[in-house]
Amino acid sequence: MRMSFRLIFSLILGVTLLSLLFAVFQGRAEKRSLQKELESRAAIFGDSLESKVANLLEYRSHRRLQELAGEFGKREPLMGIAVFDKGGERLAATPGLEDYVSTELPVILQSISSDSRKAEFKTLNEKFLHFYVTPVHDEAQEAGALVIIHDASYIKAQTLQLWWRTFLSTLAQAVFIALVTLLIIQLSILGPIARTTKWMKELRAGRGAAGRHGLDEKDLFQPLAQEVTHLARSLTYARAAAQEEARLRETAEARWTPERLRVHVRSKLGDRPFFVVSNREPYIHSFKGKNVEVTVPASGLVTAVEPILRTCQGIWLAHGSGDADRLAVDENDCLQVPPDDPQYTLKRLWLTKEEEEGYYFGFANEGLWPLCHIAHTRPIFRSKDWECYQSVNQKFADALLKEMQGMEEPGVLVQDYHFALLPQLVKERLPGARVAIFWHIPWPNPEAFAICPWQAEILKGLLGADLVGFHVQSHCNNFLETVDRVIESRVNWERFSVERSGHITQVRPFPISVAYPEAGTPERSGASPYLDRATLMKEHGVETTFMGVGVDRVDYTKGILERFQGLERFFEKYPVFLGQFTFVQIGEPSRTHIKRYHDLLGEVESEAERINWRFQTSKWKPIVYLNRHHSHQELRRYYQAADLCLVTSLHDGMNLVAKEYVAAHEDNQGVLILSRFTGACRELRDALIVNPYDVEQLADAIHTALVMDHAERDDRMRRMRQVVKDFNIYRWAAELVTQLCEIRLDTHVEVS
Ligand code: ADQ
Repeated sequence: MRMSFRLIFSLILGVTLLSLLFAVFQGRAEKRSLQKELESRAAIFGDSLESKVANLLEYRSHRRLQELAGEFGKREPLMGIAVFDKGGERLAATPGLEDYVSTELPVILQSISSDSRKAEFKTLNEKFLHFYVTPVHDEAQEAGALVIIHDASYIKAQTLQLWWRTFLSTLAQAVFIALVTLLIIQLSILGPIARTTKWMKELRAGRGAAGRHGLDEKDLFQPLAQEVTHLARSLTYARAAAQEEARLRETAEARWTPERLRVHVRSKLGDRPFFVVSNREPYIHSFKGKNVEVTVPASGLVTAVEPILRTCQGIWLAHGSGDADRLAVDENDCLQVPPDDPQYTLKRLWLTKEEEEGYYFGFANEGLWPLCHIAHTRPIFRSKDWECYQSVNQKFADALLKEMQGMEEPGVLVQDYHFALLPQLVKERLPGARVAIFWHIPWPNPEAFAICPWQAEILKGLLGADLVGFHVQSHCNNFLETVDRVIESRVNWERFSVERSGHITQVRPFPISVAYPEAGTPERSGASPYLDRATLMKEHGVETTFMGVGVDRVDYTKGILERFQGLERFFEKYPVFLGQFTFVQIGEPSRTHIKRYHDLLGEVESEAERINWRFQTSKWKPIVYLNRHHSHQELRRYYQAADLCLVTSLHDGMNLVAKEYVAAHEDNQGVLILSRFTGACRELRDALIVNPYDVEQLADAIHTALVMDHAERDDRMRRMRQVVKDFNIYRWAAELVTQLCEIRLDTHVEVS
């Protein structure tokens, strides 16, 4: 409050001083203009009288002169006139003026002696007067002088009045400005500060929510609001992490948390630098209208890998794919991330359209993706795509090696099938690097893999790594069998490793998972899923009792069409559920540049429409199809509200949707229907396991899920939640890093 009074006082003082200064100038200008006006009036008047006075002087008619002077009394502001002869003797004067005009006035004598017009303002007998003296000439060119006297006190009065007016208006303005300022300060500064202070107190006491700081984020406080939000989030997060750690210690639970991962990674890596390479970047800058927006792609990878990189301030190399990505990087194409709390470096690599076409869409997604997924879509292998794939792998390897220059034993974690050749390219030039590659998709049997024309090159590339990770043991086995058949090497089936040219590659399963509980969300939301379901379905104009959900990228491996067939059969077989059960399919369009994916989008849409057309009523329909990306918060609402979740992949490395659904079901009341061809089905044994090609089985599983009694649902979900809880994403990252760090690089030949 003292500060605002100081501010107001300074403001009033400043405004008043400025206005007074302005008033001084204005007063002076006004005075000068009134004086000038009076001077010219006197001059005109003098000119008009001059000849008349000259005549009377010439004829020495003093009486007539006195009569003339008498005529000009009391014509305000004119006080009168006086006439002097050339000797300076007063000949006539308007009555009453005698006291003011005498030759003692220097101006009169100066005018007569210099024979020129003179004027002056003078205060006489407390009167402010103006004297105008003009010489009067007769025939002989010397006669006397005419003096015109004006009362100039009105100039002073008017100037004073102007001063007063200015002073009063200044005062009024200053008071008004002060009041408005006070109001603005109160509303825009003191109010928000008071609210924020209250919120901070609550936050300190552990009661406030991170975003409710009371500052307007579009206004004056925008930068502060952002910082305060980050600070509050960090505080809330740190407090939750500390509480969770304490709770885990108390219950002697060995659950993995981001904090535990951080400590673990620090102890394993020590001062060793760490690098991650992936095709997809963790932060994408893109234009939204004229603004640039940062998004985190929906994937568990960022959640898992970030704590590692944060711990060792590592570098993440990825393809810069956002249309505003170039605006955010420095001259080395790097930026510090996360944007709101920078802790590690993201280095972006740029690919040409042709490179992206050949390496990403071509070889990786039209070749390797269908090759590794047994989903009856034929892989396409083009030499041009293969060349692109090789050159892009080389490009990433060069960039990585440049960053690792001079380092002795850096750790490198390569992600996925986009970079099969990278491990070898790196190890050839920097044998001291510890390189792991994690293959997120399945590895098929050797017969299936054999159709790839460059299978040997791909295997050699992968075997450059010290560690190759898959989701499940059967993918490891398939990989080792493929290696055994295709290239000259020694496969050790006891240790699950391959020795080739004196280098050993370990092959291990690391089942990926989700964060549990989800990062930034309270473990229990407390909201009733049934209420939320009604609201959710109302948003889509549907009234229903039961609800199911499916969440996928629209990909032919996910079995979306098979799922729809199962749903159709379910309604045929169990018509009592018509009008009672609705299935929400959330399908994010993916890789739509590829014809197969583009066509699939249309097929999924028309199949949903066909089934809806067959069964729907005015207030109900069997399928709600939402073909866009949803945030994790949005997905969570659907997961929590759904009685069942359908995961019907024809082949899937792991499938994170199954685990996300389980992690979201805090009430233990959802049922997971899970394809037997997913990696997840090895862990989530309490799901209803189905063959997605078996339409009858699918329909029956939906029915079983909907009629399952409360206790059984509870039992199954509880056990699945325990699995996801114990084997969460942090554990995945910890095990990968541990394994990589424990490999002995100097052991070139294994002792069997
Ligand atoms: P994906 O084939 O992409 O991953 P999945 O494991 O199901 O498949 O992960 C998909 C992720 O995207 C999930 O986190 C899901 O929430 C999200 N997602 C899907 N549809 C979405 C939508 N419409 N809106 C928003 N988010 C959506 C590959 C392999 C998998 C393996 C993972 C991780 O194919 O087998 O499990 O990598 O290793």
